[in-house]
Parts: sequence; structure tokens; C-alpha cells
Amino acid sequence: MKTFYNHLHAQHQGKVEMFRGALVPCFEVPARADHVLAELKRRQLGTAVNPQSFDDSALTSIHSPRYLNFLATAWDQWVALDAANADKDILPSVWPTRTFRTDIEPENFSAKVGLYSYDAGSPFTSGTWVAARAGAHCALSAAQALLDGDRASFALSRPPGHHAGADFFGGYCFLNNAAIAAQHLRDAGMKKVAVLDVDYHHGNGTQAIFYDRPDVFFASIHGDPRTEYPFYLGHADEKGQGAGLGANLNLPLPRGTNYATWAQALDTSLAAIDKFGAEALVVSLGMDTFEGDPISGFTLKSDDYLRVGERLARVGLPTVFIFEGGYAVEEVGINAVNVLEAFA
Ligand code: OKS
Ligand code: ZN
Repeated sequence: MKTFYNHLHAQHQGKVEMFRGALVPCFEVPARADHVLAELKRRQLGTAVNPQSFDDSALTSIHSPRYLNFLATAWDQWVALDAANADKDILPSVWPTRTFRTDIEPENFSAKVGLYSYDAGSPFTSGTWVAARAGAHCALSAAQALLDGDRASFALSRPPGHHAGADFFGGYCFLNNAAIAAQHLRDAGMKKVAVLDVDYHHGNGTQAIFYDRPDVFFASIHGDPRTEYPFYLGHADEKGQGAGLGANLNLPLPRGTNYATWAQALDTSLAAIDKFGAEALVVSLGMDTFEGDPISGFTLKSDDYLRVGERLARVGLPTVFIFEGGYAVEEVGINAVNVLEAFA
């Protein structure tokens, strides 16, 4: 299996994030991807290759032009406000909520940051755009590998993507890599594609992007949003809308859920994807379902990820894996590579 490795990922290195009323060191650190790469090499699982470049139409098919323009220019705008800002990351602090207008982009920079985000946990750094854009190219390259005949591929990249919507960042995510990969498969002629999100957190961005579409099925197994981030989306009654009605499946589970129960939800998802008739599968591979994850609440063990890989392989679809969350830094490589090795 080819791994498309984002060699620019470490350019995105947030300093602090807002967490329980304090600014704390970021959980989403470069070492996460380094551990996965090291474990792939240790087990000699396939080759790590650089992504190809794609033109910006691959991004505008998912994200709005004004949002992409914001991402591309945010750091320069920030430093132009005050040269001393170069030593700090951008963190949003004001947002439009119900009754506010979002059709007019404000001139004030802080107001722009709030327009295009939804939490204060996702610092935007000097290298965020460069890293995120190269990450999207990894996702596109991994999707292209399937089109070129590979059975499976892996986009090893950060920042992650599944919380990013058409025009907002949040949850450590800026560009929605899984959505970009799925759209690339559609644009190349596949009629139906499924995205399966196994990260601990609901993939609100991916769901929102495809919510009214019948051609991309979205299934997600995640911590119940009544208690878990991202809180405001991911309930079981969200089934898609308009032409997309029936093409969205949320399987929220309570904190403390173990592998036996989680695996039943996986089987439910895979049966729905099979019934949908997808030609390819995009897996948002978050490893924060692990028992040792510092910010999550399921209790999967390292060996359970071997079973996950086996079950995914049994679906028999060409599969792109996209790296998402997972913050037990020492174990994230073992756990991710367990899925990939068992799949292969
Ligand atoms: C608040 C913590 C926010 C949790 C973000 C979860 C990111 C993630 N500062 N998504 O899959 O892993
Ligand atoms: Zn997560």
C-alpha cells in the first residue's frame, strides 16, 4: 500500500489551544505523524511517497473561494496588523451565532477569523496553509492511486480534516481531506462513493459538505454529541436532506464504549455502505477511539485495530485511508498501522 506522506506537515505546529478555560499546549502535534511514519517503516509496510500537485480546482470543488482566499492570506494579514504577531498563533475569539449575518466578510481581521471558524482550539500558524494544502494534495494523490488501479492507499498528513466545512475551520482541521478525496473519485467518474468516519469525534464538516447529496454516503461512528465534541452535530436523526435523504448515517455511542459494541456499529455502517452500492470507500482514520487517548472516551485496545482492518478489507472496495485524530502520541503509530497492516 502506498503512503502519501505530507513532508510539510510539521510546518503546522500550534503553540496553545483553549481547553477548559485555559490555554494549554496543543494536543495535535507533529510527532503524531512522525510516529505513524516510523511504524510503517519498522514493519516495512509499503512505500512512503511524496504527493503530486493538483490545481486549485480540486480544492474549490469542496471549499468556498472566499474561505480559501482567507486561508491563503490569513497569516500575512495577521502579521500586517503588528509585526510582533509573528511570534503568536492566530486563535479566534469572536463568532457570529444565531441572528448574525455571515454573508458579508468583515474588514476587521479578528472578525474574519471568527467568520471562518467555530472554536478556539484550532490555532492558525505561520505554516498552516502550506501544510494543509500539501495535506489535501496527499488526499488527492491517495485517491488518484485508486483510480490508477491500487486497491488501497493512505494519506499520512496533518492537520486533520474532517471537522472542516465548506467555509470554516475548527477541531484542528482546515481543509477537509476526506471530502476532497471523495470528490476527486466522483470527478473521475465513479458514480457513488462512501466516506466512513471512525474517528472518536463526529465528522461534522464532511457530513455538512455532502448532506444534500445522493452520490456520497457518509457514515460516522463517534462519541455522542450530547457530551462529546463537536457537540452541535452528529445525532442519530441526521439522515441527509433533499436528494441526499438516506445518504447520511450517524451512530453515536456513549463514553466508555468498548470494542465489542463499537464493532457492532462498524458492521451496521459497512452493511449500509454495501447497500448504498459505493464503488470506493474513503476512511477517515482517527485513532482517538483508543483507550489511552487523552481527550476521548472509548476503550479500544491496540489489538482491536487489527480486527478493524480485517473487517474493512472484507468490504472488498478500493479504499483510501485518511489520517485524522488520535493523541496518544506513543501509540498512535502502532494503532494506525495495525489497521493498515491487517487490511493489506
Ligand atoms: C478543545 C478540544 C477540542 C477537541 C477537538 C477534537 C479534534 C479531533 N480545545 N477531531 O477528530 O480529534
Ligand atoms: Zn477526533
